Amino acid sequence: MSDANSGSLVSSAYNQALEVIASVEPRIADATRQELADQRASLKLIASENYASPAVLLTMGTWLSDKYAEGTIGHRFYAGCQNVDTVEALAAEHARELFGAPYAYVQPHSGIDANLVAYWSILAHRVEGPWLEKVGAKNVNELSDEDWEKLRHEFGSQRLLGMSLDSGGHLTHGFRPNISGKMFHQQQYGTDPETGLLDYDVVRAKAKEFKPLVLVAGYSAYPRRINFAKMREIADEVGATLFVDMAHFAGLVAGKVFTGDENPVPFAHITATTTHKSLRGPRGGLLLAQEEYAPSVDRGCPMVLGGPLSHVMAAKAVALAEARRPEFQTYAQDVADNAQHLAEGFLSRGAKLVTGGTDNHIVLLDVTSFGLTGRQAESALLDAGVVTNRNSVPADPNGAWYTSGIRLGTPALTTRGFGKDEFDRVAELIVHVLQNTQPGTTKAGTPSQASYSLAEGVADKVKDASAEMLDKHPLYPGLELK
Ligand code: DSN
Repeated sequence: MSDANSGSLVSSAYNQALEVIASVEPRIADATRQELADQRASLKLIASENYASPAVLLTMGTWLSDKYAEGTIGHRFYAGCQNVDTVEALAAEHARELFGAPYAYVQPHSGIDANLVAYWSILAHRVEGPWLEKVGAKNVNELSDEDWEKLRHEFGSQRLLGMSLDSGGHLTHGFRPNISGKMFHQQQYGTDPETGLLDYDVVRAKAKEFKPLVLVAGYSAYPRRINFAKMREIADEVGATLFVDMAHFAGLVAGKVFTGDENPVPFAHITATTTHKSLRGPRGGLLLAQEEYAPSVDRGCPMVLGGPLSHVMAAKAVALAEARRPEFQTYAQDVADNAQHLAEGFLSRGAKLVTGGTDNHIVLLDVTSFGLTGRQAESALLDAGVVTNRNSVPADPNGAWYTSGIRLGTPALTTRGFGKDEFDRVAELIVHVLQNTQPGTTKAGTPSQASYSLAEGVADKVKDASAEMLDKHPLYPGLELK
């Protein structure tokens, strides 16, 4: 980070801002201060979290927030959007340049919003457009009631094939309880029950049988890379649109760790991502698309989304500018290398990992060998200052709530400067906690999936050991709050 992005300048910016906030609602200023203290004092291993730079964070706290700007650059439903146009155009330009994409849309407020815009765009481009042409209408307002009902039926009968949640896919990839599982006829592909790996022949066979309009590739808990050239081949064979959700690994694409067939952007018709995970920007989403999908994606707001968050688009521009710097490539490589070190740290201590390892930023630890559910492991680790999240493993016997896994990611601690030795120590500490955690029982005396007991003294010992590493790698060096 540059000098202006750390140290005394940042301290005075935040101290003054917190003073202003405290003059209205001191409890919010206190909670904000406490959050920094908590983040500084814990091992943040949630795979979808990171630490954005002060420049990114500060960009979000401005009056750009006060402007409505529904529509697109130069084509807004409100007057006075000239500065928002500048902001959005810059963010989109950085996104196009960073990812080598013909088109970028930076308005989505989150990853789920971005995915919904993608689905709507695919339906608009592949179903609505041809339908309107067939009946000779310019837009849906010109349709008779009868044709309108037929079009609604066409929309509702489309098919989507995505990765199942317990294999590492996301809720929005066709999980039945999610809107994506209801707006489409859905089917899911899983991973190999033995290896936990994606089997492209199985995906191909399912796609040939099901003939989806949308083939979804991407994950939020799969610890391996995907060959997107193969996924595109499959999509082309069945006439599907390939949609890639790279929310988790966008930083590894931006940082040129995932290149060639592992870079989804040239292969997908539409690629979506969040901006706050491995990409290390503000909370939000963005879409990249091939030219043919650009006009429908561009109508994301107001057809799917509420008005863009102009202050967040500004922060996206700042974060994407940071990601275009050479040091981001070093960071991204470190994220992937550190995941290897973390995985090796577990394997060398006899722990079981889904797929036997990792080649991205995620390590998925199967905690059943410790006799625990994911929920029990997550809680015990939190007691010891290790922040993780429980996650399903393939064919999870404990379901999606209690789960059998703990998902760990390296982006955040890599931002703090953790390296090989620290990640090995992190694995050691986690194994120590889990080996000293016993599953509990319910009030009725039956085995509980939630309660647990952590042996006395373990939490403090682990916190002390973590503090040594955390102190060596301070979060926001030089930032001192009053
Ligand atoms: N919340 C994101 C994650 O943790 O992966 C998915 O929505």
